[in-house]
Formats: sequence, C-alpha cells, structure tokens
Amino acid sequence: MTQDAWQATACILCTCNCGLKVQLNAEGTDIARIKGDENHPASQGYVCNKASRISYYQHGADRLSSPKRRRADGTYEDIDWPTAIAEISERLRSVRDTHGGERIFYYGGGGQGNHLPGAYARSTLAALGVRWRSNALAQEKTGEFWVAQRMFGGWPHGDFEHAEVAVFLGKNPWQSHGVQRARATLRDISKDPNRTLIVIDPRRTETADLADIHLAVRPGRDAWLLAGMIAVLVQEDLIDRPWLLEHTRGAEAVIAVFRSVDVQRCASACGVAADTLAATARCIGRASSVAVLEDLGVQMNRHSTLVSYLQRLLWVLTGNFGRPGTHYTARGLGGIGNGVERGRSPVLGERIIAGLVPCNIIPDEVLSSHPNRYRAMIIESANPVHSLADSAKWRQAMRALECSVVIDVAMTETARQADYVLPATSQYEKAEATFFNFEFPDNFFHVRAPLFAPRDGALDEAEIHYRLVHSLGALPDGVDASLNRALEEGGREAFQAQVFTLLAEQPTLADFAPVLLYRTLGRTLPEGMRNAATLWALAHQHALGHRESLERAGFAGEGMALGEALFDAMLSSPSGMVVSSEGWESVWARVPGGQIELALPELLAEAETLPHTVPEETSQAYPLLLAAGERRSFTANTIIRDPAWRRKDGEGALRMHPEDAARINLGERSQARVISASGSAEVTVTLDERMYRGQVSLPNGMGLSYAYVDGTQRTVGAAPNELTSTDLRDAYAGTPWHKTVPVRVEAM
Ligand SMILES: Nc1nc2c(c(=O)[nH]1)N[C@H]1C(S)=C(S)[C@@H](COP(=O)(O)OP(=O)(O)OC[C@H]3O[C@@H](n4cnc5c(=O)[nH]c(N)nc54)[C@H](O)[C@@H]3O)O[C@H]1N2
Ligand SMILES: Nc1nc2c(c(=O)[nH]1)N[C@H]1C(S)=C(S)[C@@H](COP(=O)(O)OP(=O)(O)OC[C@H]3O[C@@H](n4cnc5c(=O)[nH]c(N)nc54)[C@H](O)[C@@H]3O)O[C@H]1N2
Ligand code: SF4
Ligand SMILES: [Mo]
Repeated sequence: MTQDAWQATACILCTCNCGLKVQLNAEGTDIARIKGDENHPASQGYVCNKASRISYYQHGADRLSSPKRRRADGTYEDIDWPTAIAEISERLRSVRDTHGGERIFYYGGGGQGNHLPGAYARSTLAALGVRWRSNALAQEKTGEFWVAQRMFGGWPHGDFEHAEVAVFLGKNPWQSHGVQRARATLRDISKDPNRTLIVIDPRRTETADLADIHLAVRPGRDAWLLAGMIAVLVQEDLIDRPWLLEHTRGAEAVIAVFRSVDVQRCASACGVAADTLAATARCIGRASSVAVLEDLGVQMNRHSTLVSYLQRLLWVLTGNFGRPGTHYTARGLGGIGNGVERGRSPVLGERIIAGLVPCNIIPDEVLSSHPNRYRAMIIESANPVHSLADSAKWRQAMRALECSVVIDVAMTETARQADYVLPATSQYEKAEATFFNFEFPDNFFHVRAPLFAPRDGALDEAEIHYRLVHSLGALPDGVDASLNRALEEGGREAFQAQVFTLLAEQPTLADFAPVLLYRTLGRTLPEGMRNAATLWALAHQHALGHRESLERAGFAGEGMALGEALFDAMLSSPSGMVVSSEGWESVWARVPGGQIELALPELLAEAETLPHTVPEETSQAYPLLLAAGERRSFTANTIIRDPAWRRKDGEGALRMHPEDAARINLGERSQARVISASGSAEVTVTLDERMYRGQVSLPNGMGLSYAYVDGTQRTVGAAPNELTSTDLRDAYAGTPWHKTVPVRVEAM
C-alpha cells in the first residue's frame, strides 16, 4: 500500500469506536493525516476532538517491548518470551494444583477499542480452571444489566435519532458520547422546536447548555427525583393503561406504590422544585416518543440499581418501548448487557451479575484469610490499580498474591505491582474489534486491519494465550495438526467438518477453539489479520442463530456457507459492515413472553420507603461531595498515558463552585489538598459556576505515572481512586459511589 493511500481504522478512545481514515508518513511509522470515515456504517464520517490524538497511544514512551519480571526490590528486569511463558505457566499451574484453579482470578479482557484479548483468554482460563473474573462493567453497568435483564430479558437502548423527548440522566454525551455522532444528534434535538432535550445533572454541563429542561438534581438524590416524577405520572393518570395491559406484567403493583408516594417530599429531598419536577414528568407523559440514557452520574452513585429501575419505569409506564423513537434491544455479535444473576462471590458472598465479581470487593477477596481467597491473578488490557476503588488497597492486594501477570501495551500502575508483565501489540498493530455495537434496526461490526508492523518484542494476545495454553499442556496432541491437514486438503469446507468431528468427540475442546483457530485458520488469513481468527466461530454462531437478520443485511449462502460469507466479509470490510438488519417485531420477540416485567419486588419496596428517608451524605469532617472521575474534553480512561496529548486542562483541575471556594479562601489556580476517609491528593483548583454548590469534581484517567523518553518519571494530576473507598457501594450490584465521595478541601 502506498503511504498516501487512505487506510481505514477506528478511534479507540471511547465505546463509539468511530471509523477513521488515516494516511501514514513516508516511513510508514506514524499517522500523518486523519479524518472521519464516511463509509463507516455507524459514525458516517463523524469524529470528536480526541480522534486526532491517537498517535499518542501508539507512540507512548512507556510502551513495553519485552516481558518483564519483578525483582525483590520492586524493580523489573527484561526476560525473554520462552522464560516468561515457562515461569508463568509453572507458577500458575502450581497455584492450580495446590489450591484449585478457582483461586486464580481473571480481570479485564478489553478496553474501549479492543475485545479480542478476552476472547483468546477463554482458552487460558479453561486450561487453568479459572472460574472467577471481572472487568470494568462490574463497576458501572452490572446494576443496570440486572434490572434490564429481569424487566426486558436484555439491555435496552434509546432511539435518540427519532425520539421526540430525549433524556440524559447522569450522562454528558457532549464529552463522553455513548451514542453515535453524539454532538450532531444533540444539536439536532436542541434545534428542533418539536423535540425536547432533558438533562438531569447537578452540573450545568455542555449537554445541559443545549437542553430545553435542565434539572440540577442534588448530588446523589436522583432516586427521589425519579420516584417523584413517576408519582406525578401515576397520580395524574399520564400512564398508558391500554398499552400496559397488553405489553407488561405487574403494572398494578407499581401503580399502587406510586399512588401514595409524596411528590412534595421527593422534590425537597432532591432539590428540584415540585412544579418543575411535575412539569418535566408531564412532558414525558405527553410525548409521542421518549428515549432515556443513564450513565455514570447515577451508576456510580447512591441507589444506583434502584435508579436504573426507576428511570425505566418512567418510560415503560408511558409506553415508550418497542417502536421508533423509544427503546429497543439490539442484535449485535457480542453478548454485552446480559444481566443474568448467577451465584455468589467465593469470599464475601456478594451477588454475581453477568458472570462478574463486583469490582469493589476484589481486593478484599484477595486480602482475606478465607480459604477461598484469590491467590493469583491475570490482568489483561485493564489498569485496575488505577481504575478501581481504593488504589492503595489494590496495591496491597496485588502484592499479597502468590502470582500476578499483567498483559498490556504499557508499563501501567497495575503492571508496576505485578510479578510478570507481558507486552502486547497495540490496537494499531494487529486485527482488532469491539462488541460495543448497540445500533438498531441495522447493527454493525468493524474488524480493523493493522496500520503498523508489530513492535519488536510484543505479541498479539492470540499468540500469548496460545503459548500459555501450550505450555500448560492443555491442548490434546494432534488437534492442530488434524485441523491444518483439513485446511490444506479440503479448504474451509473440510475444516468445518473437522471442527465438528473434533467437537463431537471432545466437547470441552470448545474452550480451546480461540487459540486453535488462531493456530490453524489464522495461518491462512491475510497478513496482519491472524488475531481475528477467533471471529470465525462467532460468525458461524451468528449465522446459525440469526439467519434472517443476516439475510436482511444482504448476506446469502446455504447452510454453513452463510457463516463463511459473514467471516469473509468481516475480514474484507475495512470500514465495517452491517451484520444484522431487523424490524421492531424482533425487539418484542426478545422480550420473554412478549411482556415487560414491571414489578421487581425488592426495588419496589425500597421505592416505597424512599420518601420517608432523607440521608446525610456529608459530615463536618467531610462537608463536600467529590465527583471522582468526570469525562472532559481530553480524558480517555488510561488509554493514553502521555500527558502531552491534552490540548487543555493538562493537570486535570478540581472544579469547584466559586462560593464553595471562597468559603475556604481558594481562588482560580489555587493549590489545594482534597482529603477523603481513604486518602488525599494535591490538586489545582478551577472556579466553575456550572458546578452544583457542595459538589466538586476531578477528571478521570489523571495521575498516571509517565516514563518520559529522557528517563524521567513524572505524574500529572490526581489519580481519583487514591480518594475512593471500596465500602461506598451499591447494595445490589456492588457498584461504587464515585460521584459522591465525601471529602474536604484545604488550601495548601
Ligand atoms: N472524553 C471522554 N469520553 C469518554 C470516556 C473518557 O474517559 N473520556 N470514558 C468512556 C466511558 S468508559 C464511560 S463509562 C462513559 C461515561 O460517560 P458519562 O457517564 O457521561 O461521564 P461522567 O462525566 O463520568 O458522568 C456524567 C455526568 O454525571 C454527572 N453527575 C455527577 N453527580 C451526579 C448525580 O448525583 N446525579 C446525576 N444525575 N448526575 C451526576 C456529572 O456532572 C457528569 O456530567 O464515557 C465514555 N466516554
Ligand atoms: N474514580 C473513578 N474511577 C473510574 C472511573 C470514574 O469515573 N471514576 N471510570 C471507570 C470506568 S467507567 C471505566 S470503563 C474504567 C476503565 O478502566 P480500565 O478498565 O482499567 O481501562 P483503561 O483505563 O481504559 O485501561 C486499559 C488498559 O489497556 C491497555 N491497552 C490498550 N491497548 C491494549 C491492547 O491492545 N492490548 C492490551 N493487552 N492492553 C491494551 C492500556 O494500556 C491500559 O492499561 O475506569 C473506571 N474507573
Ligand atoms: S473519542 Fe470521539 S472520535 Fe473517538 S470514538 Fe469516541 S466519539 Fe468517536
Ligand atoms: Mo466505562
């Protein structure tokens, strides 16, 4: 490919994964030009201000290029791959043989732009008998998943492109996206006199600037606001009774509760005037279509699971599901959003939702003396020491493990606590894809080809997991040889037949399919695409289960040929493609029994008592509430480590209302100390009259220790989880209350 040709890829800085077109420099070592990809089926040429900065990810000075082993003094030495794989598999095997594979924990598996590591890890976990795992979804979305699963049998999303009324609850899409082409969509709604944009957020955000109605809810009190709004709908009979009768179960129980909820009490608890609250409820009740999106402002907050339930009642009671402009469940290739509850965690006995241990309890389940504690950990494509509550406790937990392994592209805060660090190729050096595809009626998928040659010393996750599984002796002899022979002699058709024969003989081989596909089929894929081999199984699964939606998307083929056609299209659609196309009837077909369950007893009971309880979130020692981890124009979790990528707010200032600041004699750019019950951090203050009085905020993803090329190591900004606590968490899902951490701020 000539250097001035435009190559397709994607932005990896948030879940939207907007399609990009890039031109490389003459040497092919860096991106020279970058623009949105018009051919991408979802983003359609859209990008935000962050996309042009992805080179900072690719060229980070602390990228890894050799496996590393920790020395007794906490420094690291480079070791070669064979040594690393042999030692790691030996030590993990020893934990498994002595204490059982269930004592080995797996964390991560993907970030905002890459979900293939987790797919390959399945083989390693099977080889070791790993049972317990988690990832970032269990510190934000599991409560929502649990509620949605029980109500809808899946995770509904809003049709914001067509909704008359759009509601953003604890969500600032102007900065954080979460819907495709967010800024364009927000502007469209805002400009249209027939549509209404409602933002519920203590802060007057950039999104709130565009809103018709901004409810500046008191921090942590959304449950009261929503309960009050539902009560208005019920008490003024703005609910859709005929629709409820046909499409839901349990409406009577819900109506009975909210008939007696005191709106006035709810209003005073949440700090929104009763008439404003009621007018907003009426706006929702009278609209022809409503779509709602909740996010961290409520998910990382008090009563988060209850709020996930109440916000759904608001739009289900008014009939806003299963038709254009309302809500749908999507038919994507991945399984994100399945909120089935199964079992309890092994030490503290907390609820397991979506197969994930609540993030907030992981370090306690390591540091415990309980015989079922986790004794080893594999962490891949995640930085939990920085991203999960209570970094100090996490560091302690990491060092208490008998063996810990981090697979990452960079030397992260988590890597610095691990026994072994394994370097992965970057997302622009291998085939990658994510499963964050929630669009409807057309759902897309995007397999990206690499832009650059792999960095010396780093390996694709597929290869890392293959080597681990092989070294653990978990692959039965002759299996890859028989698959390779089938491929050579009879192509894909013979390969399929051999896969079925093998699976019929040994069903447990399914767990090793990812690494086996990589080692066999992967060799036949175009240069650079081997890391995508495991998608072959997914393509066939999708084709077998959803032939009709695939055919509507334009695919054809009898029997197994349909899956092959899909897989081939995945590898040869550089801008992504539509993998399912459906009508609204399929949304209803996915709701169990065709009826939405409205009465979730424990949450309904809590809603009933809510107006009679008014909590105290602050105290004399900690009079302010910290929103620990706000999305700003230059934050992207910890994906980019070089602080130079930020065009503004370089040090991640503490935002504070001028009146709160004046009370403790702080001015613009004052240096201050934020102190919580768990820790403290030094910050630069910025005065922001958009803030709610009493709430201060720090951005997410700051406070990374960055190794500059000149050999110095510096940290810019405050790491939010030095201040958070594992104990401040939701009663149902264990998700953290990061938006309302009690703190005090002192001048320095
Ligand atoms: N720029 C950028 N975009 C990102 C990311 C990033 O790092 N940077 N990360 C991505 C990820 S992983 C995620 S999960 C999403 C998160 O996306 P968002 O949830 O939109 O992000 P936040 O800014 O953390 O929180 C949203 C809002 O919650 C508000 N809030 C604080 N307290 C309360 C409260 O008590 N009630 C209510 N109703 N609101 C409250 C804050 O003022 C804030 O505006 O963003 C994604 N997009
Ligand atoms: N206090 C507080 N804490 C928060 C938040 C908050 O708002 N407040 N936000 C939370 C949210 S919503 C989320 S989603 C989490 C995110 O936190 P994490 O799930 O820990 O994810 P990231 O910070 O995105 O880190 C991703 C890691 O993957 C590595 N990586 C990048 N590309 C590759 C690759 O190709 N292969 C491999 N193996 N590794 C790669 C990066 O170097 C980085 O270390 O943070 C959470 N933490
Ligand atoms: S950060 Fe911006 S450009 Fe990148 S995927 Fe998200 S919305 Fe798209
Ligand atoms: Mo997230």
